[in-house]
Amino acid sequence: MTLSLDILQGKLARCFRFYQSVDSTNDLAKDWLLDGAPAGAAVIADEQRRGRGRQGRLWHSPPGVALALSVLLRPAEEEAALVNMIGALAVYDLAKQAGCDEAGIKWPNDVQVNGKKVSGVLTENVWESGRLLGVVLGIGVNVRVDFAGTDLHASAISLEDATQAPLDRAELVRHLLRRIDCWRDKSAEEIFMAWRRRLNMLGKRVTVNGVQGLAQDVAPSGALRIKTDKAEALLVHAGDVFEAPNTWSVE
Ligand code: BT5
Repeated sequence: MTLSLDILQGKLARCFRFYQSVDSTNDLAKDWLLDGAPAGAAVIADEQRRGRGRQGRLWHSPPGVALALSVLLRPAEEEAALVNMIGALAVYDLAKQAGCDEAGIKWPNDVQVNGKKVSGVLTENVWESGRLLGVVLGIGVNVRVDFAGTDLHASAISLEDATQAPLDRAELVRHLLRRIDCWRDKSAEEIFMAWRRRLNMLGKRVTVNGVQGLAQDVAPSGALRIKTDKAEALLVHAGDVFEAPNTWSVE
């Protein structure tokens, strides 16, 4: 089913803006935040022409087959790091609700189904005169994106590949926003512990930012604790983590 303003208005009891095609919902959400949008407001698009990932990477969100949305939140500065976790937890719940049996969160912000990336979360803080005005929680979810013949074929998946059943995108948006609201009501500790439990790399040997070691744990800030092969303790705040072969190097 197509996404439209009418359909979403019938489903969402919240302040939102819908666009057929945008460059990036995060950009529009930032502008709206600066214009005084209320916490919980959402920017939803059917298609993004220049969807963004971290570090200027591209996020593929073609028309008619994905979810692309940004939610505006106004957390206290010390709770801003939780927004990333809330986004990943809400998508994890969505995947489970849709019928995906195997789902996990790949540190820090990917939701994986059957070991492949079904969703990415990009949070961006908006500052004004040195104070945190708000956080834009941008979420992309593959619903029925066809990755055949693309570079992403080996690493990406759509919800419908896993469920083998058609999904209604408007209903998915409604459920995702409800899950975000639900997690926003929880304490920082509940959010952190739930996020930590769903991480799929803890206890494994990984490579992160060119360093190999054991992914031991995460800190409440969201940083990943690594015990390197040289037995050094490392706290990684941002990066891409990959499972490494389970052989320990001998120095
Ligand atoms: C992310 O970045 O995963 C964050 C993606 C956030 C997208 C949402 S959509 C709504 C909002 N508006 C935006 O403009 N952005 C947010 P990162 O971890 O850097 O991953 C990016 C990498 O994922 C790319 O370099 C590709 O390798 C891969 N990728 C791109 N599109 C993908 C897709 N649709 N499914 C799976 N992998 C994808």
